[in-house]
Amino acid sequence: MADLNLAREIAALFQLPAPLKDAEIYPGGHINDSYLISCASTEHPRFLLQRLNADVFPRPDQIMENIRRVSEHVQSQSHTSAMAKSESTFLNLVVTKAGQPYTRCDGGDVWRMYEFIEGSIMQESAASPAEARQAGLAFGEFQVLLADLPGPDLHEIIEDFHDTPKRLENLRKVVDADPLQRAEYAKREIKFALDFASNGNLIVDGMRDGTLARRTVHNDAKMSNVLLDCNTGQRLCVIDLDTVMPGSVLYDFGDMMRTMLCRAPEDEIDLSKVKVDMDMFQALADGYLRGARAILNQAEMDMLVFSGILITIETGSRFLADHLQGDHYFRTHRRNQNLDRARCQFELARSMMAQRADMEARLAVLAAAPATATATAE
Ligand code: GN1
Ligand code: MG
Repeated sequence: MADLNLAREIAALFQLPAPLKDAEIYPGGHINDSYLISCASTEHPRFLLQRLNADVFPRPDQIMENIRRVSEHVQSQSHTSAMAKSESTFLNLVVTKAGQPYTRCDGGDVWRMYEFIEGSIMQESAASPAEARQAGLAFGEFQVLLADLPGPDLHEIIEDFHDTPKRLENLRKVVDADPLQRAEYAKREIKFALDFASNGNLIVDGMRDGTLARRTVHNDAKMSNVLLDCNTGQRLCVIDLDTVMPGSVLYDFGDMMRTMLCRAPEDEIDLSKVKVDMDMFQALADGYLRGARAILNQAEMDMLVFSGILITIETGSRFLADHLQGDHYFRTHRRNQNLDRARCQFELARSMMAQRADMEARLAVLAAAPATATATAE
């Protein structure tokens, strides 16, 4: 309740078009806090107010500068790109009454505000192949739009964010220290993650030796970071640009596989529900290739399916390390939730490994089909 009062107070510092009516908690996300703010305007009745987690994001100035550069670049291509043409390619930022992109509350927490898109829906995992196809298309187009972002590089918001070997090394250290004596109950999960270490370097090595391109990518390309039109099901907008920075397209495709191939939630306890749905894969790969095929090189194409396994195990390892350390990074709502998230990721990765040859065969067929001329095919 106190938080809602605070959210109302902070919302009043922004340039709302009409008097503020209400604030409610907006669910989703493991790091920042979000609130839905309503006001008395008929044209723009609702806004998204976010408090950035200062431990995870200590440099909001760099985040907002990255977002500004990315948005301006996409807008500048609106004459050539269907996605960039849409007014809502990204959420519109609402500035403070002082004209600033965010406000710092008493020298502490950082808050920012976006216009909410009426009629949009956000899904934690894809509910149908059509949704997976739309999300794949949205992130594919996103990567293409940013492929020619002029230098300098965007700020690296979180160092080594998708450096899988470092993530696994961190897990190993946490297991060794085992500060809460939780490792005993997660032996199977720890073994599964650490056994992957021999393959964990494949993407970072490819990036280092130049076979995999270093590009501007989203870095958190999960289903819930694409808004869909609730009437047509079409993609509206890619959201959560906090970790847009240099990386590999594989980080994004891997995260899409992680969150779109299975309808079960990220923390599903009934692991029999956690498996790859091949129709979802087919649709995701089809949508993604329609969006991004034009920029992908052969080494990237060859590693697309593997990237799903890698990112799913990397994310599971992060949940597991956080569980062993006492859940300080990913917000939890119940006991052992991070352990359940890790178990679910590892089960999904096992299923991806079992289906890998089938997924690769389907991808080869899709890749051989003539590339569509534009990304407007749906
Ligand atoms: C975090 O907070 P959210 O839900 O946008 C995390 C991602 C993970 C994701 C797992 C900055 O994203 O890396 O993949 O949880 N973001 C950060 O759902 O660590
Ligand atoms: Mg995020």
